Amino acid sequence: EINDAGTGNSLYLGTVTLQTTPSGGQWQLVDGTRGGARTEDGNNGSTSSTTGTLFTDADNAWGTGSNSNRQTAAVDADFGVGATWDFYKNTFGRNGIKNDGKGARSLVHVGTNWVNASWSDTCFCMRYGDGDGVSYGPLVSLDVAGHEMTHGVTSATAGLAYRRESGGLNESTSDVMGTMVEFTAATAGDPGDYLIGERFALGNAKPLRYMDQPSKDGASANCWSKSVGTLDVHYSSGVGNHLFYLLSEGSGAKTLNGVSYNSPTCNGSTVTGIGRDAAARIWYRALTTYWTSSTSYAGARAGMLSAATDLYGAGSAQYAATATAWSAVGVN
Ligand code: ASN
Ligand code: ZN
Ligand code: CA
Repeated sequence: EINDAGTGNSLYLGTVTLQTTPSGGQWQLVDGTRGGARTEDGNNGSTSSTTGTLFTDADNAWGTGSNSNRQTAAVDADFGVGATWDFYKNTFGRNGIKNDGKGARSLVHVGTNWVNASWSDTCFCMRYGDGDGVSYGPLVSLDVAGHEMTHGVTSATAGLAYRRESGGLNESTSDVMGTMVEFTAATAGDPGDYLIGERFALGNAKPLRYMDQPSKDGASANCWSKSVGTLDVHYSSGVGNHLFYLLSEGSGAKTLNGVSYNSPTCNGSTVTGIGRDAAARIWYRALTTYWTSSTSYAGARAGMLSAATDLYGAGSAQYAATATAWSAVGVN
């Protein structure tokens, strides 16, 4: 397959390079270097639509940096797919969502004023809303691209059921890996943080989620309790997100890339972080080796301890921190 490097003028990341496919004197937004991943215009169709119009361009320079040009959001979505593909490949040796080398489709401009994005196993595609234009812009940020593609990875691996505690763990897995994509891409426009959706929050609007202290969103759980599984999965995910923050960065206050965090533990303990790369390796090994469709938070702890043993040894600092951090979110 022939592939060319194009230029994208994105909404959130300035000028980026995109891999595109020449066809009939034009270029298509199809990335032959990442499994033929394609980016389409959803034409503001229904949020369950599965078909769009493939973006094509006459000079291989895409978007204008403004959302008034329909290609602009497509540039961000396409770049996010590439960043997520590269993260999984370079970090875990995973070759695409199903580890079969096949790229997914992305549909941008889905729905009308839709403040959401989603993944579907059925169409093997992501859909992105444009936001309401008041509190939120288009949801085509790196953390959301990584979040949605990770739903496909979870489905292809542990298969965490999207309800009760396993559903919270499923959602948290997407926030964790979406955050890792953002940090790993390390772009000047979005250098990495433990917030979800901050890049498209407008004015004083809040990010969608805070991993250091999930309750800052007004609804998510910081700590496990026996009723946590009755929350919406985007709120019970707080337990897993808090665990990941504590295991990565440790408890207490910290500023990173200009963002301030404060992560108190649920049991008054002090947690020393092991760094997000080690935390993500442990998480991914648990996801792909130990967790199943019905894994609860207690099972998540057990699986991550097994994963830490495999990767670092039972006597390692990484193993000890995994145990301390899970206890710090109330999972003993
Ligand atoms: N944005 C949501 C998510 O990926 C869509 C949903 O509720 N499934 O979790
Ligand atoms: Zn999700
Ligand atoms: Ca983020």
